[in-house]
Amino acid sequence: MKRVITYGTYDLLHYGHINLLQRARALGDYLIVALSTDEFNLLKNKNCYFSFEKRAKLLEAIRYVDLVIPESAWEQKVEDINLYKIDIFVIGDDWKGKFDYLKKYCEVVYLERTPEISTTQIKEALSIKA
Ligand code: C2G
Repeated sequence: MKRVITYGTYDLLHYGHINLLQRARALGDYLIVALSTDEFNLLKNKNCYFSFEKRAKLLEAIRYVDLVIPESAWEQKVEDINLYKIDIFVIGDDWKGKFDYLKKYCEVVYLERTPEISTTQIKEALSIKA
């Protein structure tokens, strides 16, 4: 059983997120999403429209997602990889190179972002404070 993990805020869920999750899941047999908590998003300077609970509910409804856990700190990845026996860490290539230090613990895969969509764009289009 190949276990995959990815991290993110996943606010205003859109097809770019789904593209990422679908490809991440296809790399293994089980996909965990470490979802940024509301508090952690403040550290990431992200102003979320939906609460952690609502963002988690949306992700848990996606067929590619097997488990949602909280992401509350930048430093938790190594512990998560060990705790959940992760084989592959996956994230969008906007983070390319940033998580290469995890190569000591598991495979690291950067997947191409879906270019023409982002939560910020959606907010701007709906004139919600980005
Ligand atoms: N993504 C994508 N295409 C888009 C938008 C996002 O492939 N058009 C991917 C991102 O690369 C990321 C995931 O979808 O892998 C979630 O995106 P965000 O919610 O923006 O995640 P981010 O804030 O980058 O959080 O510790 C890592 C951070 O928590 C990553």
